[in-house]
Amino acid sequence: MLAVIGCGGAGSRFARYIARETGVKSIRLNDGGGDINVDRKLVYAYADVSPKIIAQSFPWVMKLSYPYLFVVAGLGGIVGTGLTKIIGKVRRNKSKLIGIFTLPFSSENLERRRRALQAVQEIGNYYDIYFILDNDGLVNHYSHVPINVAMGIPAEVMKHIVLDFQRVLIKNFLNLQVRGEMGVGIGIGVGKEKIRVAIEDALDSPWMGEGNKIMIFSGDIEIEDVSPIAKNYAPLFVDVYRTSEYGERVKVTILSEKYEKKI
Ligand SMILES: Nc1nc2c(ncn2[C@@H]2O[C@H](COP(=O)(O)OP(=O)(O)OP(=O)(O)O)[C@@H](O)[C@H]2O)c(=O)[nH]1
Ligand SMILES: [Mg+2]
Repeated sequence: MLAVIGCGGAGSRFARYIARETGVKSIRLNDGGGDINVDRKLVYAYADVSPKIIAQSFPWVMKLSYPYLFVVAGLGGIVGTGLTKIIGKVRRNKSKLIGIFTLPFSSENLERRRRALQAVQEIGNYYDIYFILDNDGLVNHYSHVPINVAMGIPAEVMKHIVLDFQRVLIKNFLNLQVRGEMGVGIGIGVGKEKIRVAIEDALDSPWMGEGNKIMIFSGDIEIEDVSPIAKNYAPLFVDVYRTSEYGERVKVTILSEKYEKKI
């Protein structure tokens, strides 16, 4: 039903981690060391041509038959950024496309950040929904965490998005009618007010958005525990996945429309 495609060096590492943690099938595309090895020069040359020509040059893109495709990459390089466009152009309307991408740190070469931001403009036309996890958010928001540890946070967020999608959202996705860029936050709560604590923790994410919220709780709880508290946040959708894997704690994944709708 669903697969995770990792594009480029960072994307392939993200995909490997997600697959290991969730059991979802991953396909890693990289210039060396991937499940499918791509030619970097070819990716560069073909990222900006028509879908028809792409389809001829990258036959494996056509062979993917999953109805839902998660595409993950660290935008800013050649291989990952080019492949997200290539997959987007060719698979648009063939699979539901869900992108989860990081943006380069501003402290990296600025050309990389410019290339990534430009790609985001284009990606918005092809992907049904997509999340942008700006690496600058790691510096600004997780300054108390060593940077080598903080670098791993986007992969962790990606894992939770895929996990909750697989467990809960896939059944409801078409009804939700969400589109375009979305924000995301993961929260953990403990104690008497654990549901509220988890929600506030998730809302504090550097990648959260202002618009309507989708809340997926996981833990040893029932929807009746969650509903009275969640309703204060006027969510679009709330569900609970019952599991003992978090012990006394509760986890929530909040997806948000990125911007508040102006009426
Ligand atoms: N948060 C986070 N970002 C990463 C990590 N590794 C790489 N990135 C980001 O991803 C961007 C793209 O890096 P790569 O995936 O190596 O680039 P590529 O797509 O393989 O492209 P080329 O090698 O240039 O052809 C980098 O500029 C970083 O901003 C990581 O472990 N964590
Ligand atoms: Mg690379």
